[in-house]
Amino acid sequence: MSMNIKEMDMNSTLDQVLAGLMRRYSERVPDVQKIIQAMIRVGMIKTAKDIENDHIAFRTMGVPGLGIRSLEKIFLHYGYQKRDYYHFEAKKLDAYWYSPPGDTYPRIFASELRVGDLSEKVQGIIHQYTDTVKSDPVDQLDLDDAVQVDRYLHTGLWPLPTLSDYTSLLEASEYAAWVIYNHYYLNHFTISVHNLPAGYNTLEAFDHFLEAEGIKLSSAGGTIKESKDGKLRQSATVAGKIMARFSDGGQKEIAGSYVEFAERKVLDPFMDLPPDSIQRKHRRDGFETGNADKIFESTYRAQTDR
Ligand code: OOG
Ligand code: NI
Repeated sequence: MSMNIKEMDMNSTLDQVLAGLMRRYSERVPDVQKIIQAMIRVGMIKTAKDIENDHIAFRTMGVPGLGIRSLEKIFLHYGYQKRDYYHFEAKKLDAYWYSPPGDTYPRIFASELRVGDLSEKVQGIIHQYTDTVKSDPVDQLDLDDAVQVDRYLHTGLWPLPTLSDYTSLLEASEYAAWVIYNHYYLNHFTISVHNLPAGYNTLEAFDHFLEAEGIKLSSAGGTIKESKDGKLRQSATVAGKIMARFSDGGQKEIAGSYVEFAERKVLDPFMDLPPDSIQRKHRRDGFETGNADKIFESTYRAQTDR
């Protein structure tokens, strides 16, 4: 594929933004390095760069000036395309996925809390924080400046919460509590298993390897979550805990981020292609509401306190 200068600059900005996200994430989530080192030790990969990142995920607060509409501007600018919409009734969430500007980039899954669907009291708690944002902060950024974007994605969007507000949110919506503290820190990255060497290239085999390495997988919806067509299969670790410091001096271990694993099967029309000619476009793309609904629970106390 040939690229003009503008596109090359754009991709290097995206590369830097993604590298910044992955760096903070792997510092915060000990399972990331543990899994990568184990994959290297058994010879699945030579370096971390050999891992195909299926997708990354962000969580957002659905209030004016923030939420998906704000966050997506960054990635649309780098050539991502907005794709399907997903709705999670009980969790009061909406989500979209975005296809990347090339096969070497991860897809993006961005979700948003439907704040207006929560009780007046809970909305009040959230607005105490988010109302400090008067207009979409992304509009103030120079999106071609990777340093600015990197800083934005890792700076609190609103003041640090009190422990009691955090606890109230946790009772109303585990997702709300996660976002009020973790902001745009990557929620997860996702290891593609289907292109790994034989013996590891199915989700059963990979999960078996993880469990033998002492990695704890989320049991929400079963260890392997499978789409109706059987072609998108996903597992996730239980989110690691981080020591959170609250504005009133309180400290508490709360859910941080997790790691996901995905197996995308070849679509029926391409079943007969020789294995070495299979590309991303030949495999099941996108996401699945039933799978996602359970993957969200990787940060819920029912999993993290299990
Ligand atoms: C996202 C959960 C959904 C997927 O791949 O379907 C998901 C989240 O926990 O924020 O990652
Ligand atoms: Ni995911």
